[in-house]
Amino acid sequence: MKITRIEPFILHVPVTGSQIADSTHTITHWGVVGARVDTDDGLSGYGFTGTHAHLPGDRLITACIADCYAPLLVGEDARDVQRLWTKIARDPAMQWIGRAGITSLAHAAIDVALWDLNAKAAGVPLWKLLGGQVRETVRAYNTDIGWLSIADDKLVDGARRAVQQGFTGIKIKVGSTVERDLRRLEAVRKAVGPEITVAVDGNGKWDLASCLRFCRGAEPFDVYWFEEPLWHDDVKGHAALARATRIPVALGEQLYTVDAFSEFFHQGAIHWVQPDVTRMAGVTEVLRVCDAALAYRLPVAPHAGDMSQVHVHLSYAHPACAVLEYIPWIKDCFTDPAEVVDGSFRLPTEPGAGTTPTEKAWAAYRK
Ligand code: 0YR
Ligand code: MG
Repeated sequence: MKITRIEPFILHVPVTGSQIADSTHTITHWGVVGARVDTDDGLSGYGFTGTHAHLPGDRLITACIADCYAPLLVGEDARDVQRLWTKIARDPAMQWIGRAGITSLAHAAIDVALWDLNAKAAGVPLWKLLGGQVRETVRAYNTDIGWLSIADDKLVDGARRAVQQGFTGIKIKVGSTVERDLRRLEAVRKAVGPEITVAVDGNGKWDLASCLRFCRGAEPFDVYWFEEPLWHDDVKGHAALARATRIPVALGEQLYTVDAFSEFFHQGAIHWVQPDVTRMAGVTEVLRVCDAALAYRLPVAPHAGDMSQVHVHLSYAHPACAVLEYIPWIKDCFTDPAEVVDGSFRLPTEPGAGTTPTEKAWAAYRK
């Protein structure tokens, strides 16, 4: 299965409503920036990363794929996923400018495309290639009802609606003011009752003092986890918060390497582990994080299911995975979409990683 060609692509897909906001970003579109990897046996694999649909930034990623990574890969055997991961990550020129940021996002697209190819070549969905189904269902929690841009009364309506649709978990964004976010949390908890898991996500906005105040006020409302409370790289801050509150700490969607996770594990700074194949260098690096999490007996809740598609496969196949985020913006762009039925992600059935775009999405959203 020799790689013959690597073709980068950019899709800009609208978010729910006309725009959404968390504590740090206001966006109108999600960027699906990726690569199609063709082989001499006629198969193509697709992989992508996620962006805020900023075209100049997206073009840096596609340039990295086309100009830096494609020449390293054309002519190679696509079955050698681990060897090719190392070839890209440890290429002397690329290692010098890389390890995080644009080079990691571009590497993610390539690595996912190779896993997609290998699953297609084996004629199985990726979860089968990863070792098979280890759980009956993957519980979904809904983040799309919880944006900071949603007014208080609409937030409560949306939370109730998600529960009526069968979701057993929701997540609301925080990171505006402690007072406003506590008021919203209390209203949501009252509306959904005690059985629904309610997590909060700060997207790294607050300092430790604000997080401590928020946690003191939030503890009575049975918060499932506090996600990205502090700046993404602040290990000691998260360790201090984890010691000071009874609310579990979650993070990982902004970390790039297994080494970064390892430090959070070692310092007791994390309870829920949230790697993302579209930010780390693909399935290959995320599997290392999941295995390390298992060794620390920490549960994994990969970042959004549909925003990678791959996380659904991972969550069915890895013993450390526990629950998976639902944000439905881009799922309908793929031939085997990450659907939620009765509060759980449907088991994918098509061969591959679920990353093959539909012709319709290609025509509507290609930049
Ligand atoms: C907006 N999920 C997240 C959105 C979401 C972000 O940047 O992508 O809020 O990915 O934090 O947990
Ligand atoms: Mg998050």
